[in-house]
Amino acid sequence: MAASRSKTRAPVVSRETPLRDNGREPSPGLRETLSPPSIETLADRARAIRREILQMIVAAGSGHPGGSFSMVELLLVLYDSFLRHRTPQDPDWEDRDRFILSKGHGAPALYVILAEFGYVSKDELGDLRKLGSRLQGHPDKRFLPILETSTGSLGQGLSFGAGTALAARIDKKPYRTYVLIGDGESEEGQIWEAAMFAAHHKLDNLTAIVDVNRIQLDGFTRDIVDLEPLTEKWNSFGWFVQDIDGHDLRQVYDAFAACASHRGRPGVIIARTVKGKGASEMEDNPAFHGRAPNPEEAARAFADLA
Ligand SMILES: Cc1ncc(C[n+]2csc(CCOP(=O)(O)OP(=O)(O)O)c2C)c(N)n1
Ligand SMILES: [Mg+2]
Repeated sequence: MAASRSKTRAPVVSRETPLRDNGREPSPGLRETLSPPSIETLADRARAIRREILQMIVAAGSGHPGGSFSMVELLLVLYDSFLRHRTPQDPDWEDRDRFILSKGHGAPALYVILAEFGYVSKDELGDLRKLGSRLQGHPDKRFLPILETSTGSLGQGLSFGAGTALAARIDKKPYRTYVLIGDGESEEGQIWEAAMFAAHHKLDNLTAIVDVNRIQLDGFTRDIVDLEPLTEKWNSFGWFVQDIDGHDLRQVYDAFAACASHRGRPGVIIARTVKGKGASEMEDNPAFHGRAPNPEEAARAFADLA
């Protein structure tokens, strides 16, 4: 799929559009009437989000930059254009769409996104990983009510999401459930158990996003347990599959829209990404899975992200 700004395509909403309780349609990806496309605005925001993430991890002296950078466009488009939620004062709105960051170590990216939408203050971002902070190294629902569950122990989020999606159907609720998992995480057997369960129940109100950055904790996924061909695997498990460039904002947008409108099967976005995206020294580099850059490395990364 190629990026396009054609007026006939569903627009990407602009930054000015406020929080989305807002009478959004149950399948907001199908809206055609909001502000004009703003791919450039979103690209600027993605770069600014990466700078914030880097700032937080440098201040904390620890964290997971690589897998935070790889999913920025995925989180940004999801929260900006698809996820229905209300206001920071009403995080428990019962019809809100649910988002579960199953790869919880990507917390810095999630926290910056939550700050963009007012659930966390910008000042608070400096508290990442501090003792007593709400912004723990992995998302903790005890401190952040907007979270659906605490995550960080890999493999569990899709099961939680499938249960949530089934609950929505039983309760006749319009909300959708989104779960973001890692490629290394996909080596967990529980992921495939959840995949079978969701397909068996035809949970078309569930979208999984796989951040396929090709790297896990200490090496390349293909060298540890190769997952490919991922598209064929998910397809054979009964899912509607979108295989995209996870940094191409138009492709990300279209994939979310396609999954939201598809009926009869759960949807999965196989997002081909680059671990450490945006900071050349960190890109495709397993060394930056789980450590903060030193001052020289950080300076070079900030220059790349300027
Ligand atoms: C059950 C479990 N086993 C091991 C870990 C330690 N761990 C943290 S991140 C990680 C690698 C995850 O790789 P991937 O899912 O590809 O994430 P990303 O590349 O997006 O950072 C591992 C093994 C964990 N958090 N949970
Ligand atoms: Mg990975």
